[in-house]
Amino acid sequence: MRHPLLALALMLAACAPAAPPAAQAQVANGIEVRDAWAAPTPGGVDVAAGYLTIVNRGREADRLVAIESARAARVEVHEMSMDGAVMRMRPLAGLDIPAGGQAMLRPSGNHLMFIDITQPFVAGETIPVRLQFERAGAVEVQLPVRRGASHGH
Ligand SMILES: [Cu+2]
Repeated sequence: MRHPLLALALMLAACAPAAPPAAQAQVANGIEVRDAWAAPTPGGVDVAAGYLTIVNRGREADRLVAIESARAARVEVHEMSMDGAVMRMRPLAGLDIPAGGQAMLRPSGNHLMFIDITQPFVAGETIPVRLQFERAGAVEVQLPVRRGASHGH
């Protein structure tokens, strides 16, 4: 006969909420990427927003110089700022990440902008992205698509 405590433990494990898909950090070449995700897109929209935090674990400053994805014609880093009551967005040429520092791309701040997406981003799927750094080289990351507080575009 099965131990009653074991049965209870199994029941509790089965009831535990699933871990959020974006929780794992992705590390390569001294660059750690965490909290990566992208927002689902409504039909008929050809841009999508993506978010992530880049941590530079190296001893030298690095710079994100290019981004690409098989799911979009191009990917830009956008800076968001308020001009009085008007929200403005402009593409940045690159993103500096100091040694031991980090750059956060998140809703209502800087973000990744996927332009001319090949098909809508659907919750539950994963978007492959290649980040190109001056020093660290290419870093491949996966952005799970999920609902969250995105920004209007
Ligand atoms: Cu944007």
